[in-house]
Amino acid sequence: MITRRNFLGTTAIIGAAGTAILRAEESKPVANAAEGGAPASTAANAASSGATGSTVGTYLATRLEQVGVRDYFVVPGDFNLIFLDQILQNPRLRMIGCCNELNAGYAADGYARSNGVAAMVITYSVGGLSALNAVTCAYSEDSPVIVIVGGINSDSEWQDKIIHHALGEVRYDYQREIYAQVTAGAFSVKHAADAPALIDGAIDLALRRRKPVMLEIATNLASMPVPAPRPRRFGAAPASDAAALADAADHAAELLNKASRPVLVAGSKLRPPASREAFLKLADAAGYAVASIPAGKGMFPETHPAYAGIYWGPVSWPGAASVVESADAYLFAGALLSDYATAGYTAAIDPKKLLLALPGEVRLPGATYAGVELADFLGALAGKVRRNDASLVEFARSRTKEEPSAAAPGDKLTIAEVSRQVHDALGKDTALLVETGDSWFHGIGMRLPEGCRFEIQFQAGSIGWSVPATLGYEMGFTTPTRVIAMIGDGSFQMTAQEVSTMIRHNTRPIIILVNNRGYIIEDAIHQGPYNKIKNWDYAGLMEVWTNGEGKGLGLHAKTAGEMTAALARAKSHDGPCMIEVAIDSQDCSPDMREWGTRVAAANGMPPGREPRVDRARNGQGPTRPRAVPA
Ligand SMILES: Cc1ncc(C[n+]2csc(CCOP(=O)(O)OP(=O)(O)O)c2C)c(N)n1
Ligand SMILES: [Mg+2]
Repeated sequence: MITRRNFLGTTAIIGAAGTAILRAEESKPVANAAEGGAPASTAANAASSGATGSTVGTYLATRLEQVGVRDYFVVPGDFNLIFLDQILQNPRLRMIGCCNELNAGYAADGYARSNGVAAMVITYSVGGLSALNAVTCAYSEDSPVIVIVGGINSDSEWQDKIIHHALGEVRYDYQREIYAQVTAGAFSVKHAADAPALIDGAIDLALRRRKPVMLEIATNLASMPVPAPRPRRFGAAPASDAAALADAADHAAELLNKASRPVLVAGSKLRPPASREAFLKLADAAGYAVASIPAGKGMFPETHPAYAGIYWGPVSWPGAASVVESADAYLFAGALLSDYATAGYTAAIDPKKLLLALPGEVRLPGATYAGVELADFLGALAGKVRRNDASLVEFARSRTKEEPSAAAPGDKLTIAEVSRQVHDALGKDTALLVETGDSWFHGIGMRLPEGCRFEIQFQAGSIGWSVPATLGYEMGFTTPTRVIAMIGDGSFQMTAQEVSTMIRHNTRPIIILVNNRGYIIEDAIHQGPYNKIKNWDYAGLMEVWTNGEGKGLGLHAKTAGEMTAALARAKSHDGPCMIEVAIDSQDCSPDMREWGTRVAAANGMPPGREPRVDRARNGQGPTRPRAVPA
């Protein structure tokens, strides 16, 4: 098996067995790595795609394998046990038991970020509804998670049965209806004959839209026979309308070419490899300064000569705000200009200068082009822009980001020193994952070295995400990657127990547990007694969870020297490691305080007032229903 990984995060797996299948079936590859971002099929499952039949469960297992799933996250329950027995028959899929369904959902989100797609298996209602927030967050974050929920017996409803786990009434579709609101699609398999089409349709939808889907499979159908899966492609990128694409690219090029100091800004929706490649090509062709908003961090190499840093209004990297805000045209590519991203709408983004390219549409001053895909648009624009490095020249004259100096080994640890040392630990085969809280601000502030990946749940901002996401994220890589996760104590308390799964499967993250004894980010927004939490011996938990089985290691650091020693030990440790750093309860990033004040002001605006500028709505008019691709 040959594996390859590059900056774009594309993982192509070329399996000898896969090639053999393709010859035997005289068909095209089943998966579509380049377009969907999911790895190509490993082996296309020789046994079950041949002449022998499948069951509903083995059919779904084969499809998961074919789109690149290698591990799936599970909490068992009586409605999914038969399905689990079926999926366990596939030796190329590994079951990862999680401590609860919320965690399984966050783990799957993390896995989808490194692998391109993820799957989880949970039980009806009590499991499904426990996972709901993680799945909703995966939707906000464009993470294709296939949520498989064991459903009640297919006869129970028409037989008017009262079933456990549910409402105590003969009403069972509510779980699917709720999921339909927060996924690209929610489907119930109630007849075995419908299963192949529903399974294929759901998986294809998840990959095409890069969003979660939900498949509820009646428990008594999981072992029913169905025809074996046939070769097919999944997740083909939607095609742009040729005329709209040409118009949008011409119009955007005209605006950018007549500007004297245009800039580019990267957003999170550049994640699909084709979009990132096209953005890089555009940046190279245009020669403009390139910034990114926090959610887009990691979508453009921070070692690129045109990189101007993170832009988020008043808390931008030095020089980034002035180069963006003084530009006479800016193209924000794949960017959501939320309250958080604009520091409470205080970022001075002028809708008259704003070119906004999103998946499926391009919004220019005075014109919107629908049916235009992001990668196509950026690629077409790269061929039309005139090279103009005026903004980059301007940026070079401005203040640049200074790297902080080291503390003395005996100095009491500060969060700035923790951050400096974490930054030093980053390299080509590492990834940095940061939790909502002050950790965001430290991660966002670090310049990423070549090849270092970065993850943040910026749009959803649901605390507790990072612990299970770290587990899934590491598992999703096909080449060894050391994940360093910066997590606040309050966030950690939400989903802490998933560290035990890291110990169970011997993953090797380094968790920097920031113990500042409370919710300091909330304190920056609004002070009150609710921002204090019970103190735990976080590092001590590593031994408790290891409990004689596994290699969990917990370390404490109170001084700069102890932090250096702990990091060195963590790097050479072959197992999960947590470094609990003791920080003063008021010690935080000044950017966070500034940002918190501005977001609080926006949140607290009295009713009935217009948002300060119409950029509150991404520079557009009132919210309107979005067309959902078929
Ligand atoms: C699920 C969820 N509940 C509540 C919040 C509100 N919230 C945002 S940040 C935060 C505190 C985070 O505290 P901690 O992890 O200790 O980080 P710190 O701010 O101290 O750096 C809270 C409660 C949230 N974002 N998500
Ligand atoms: Mg805290």
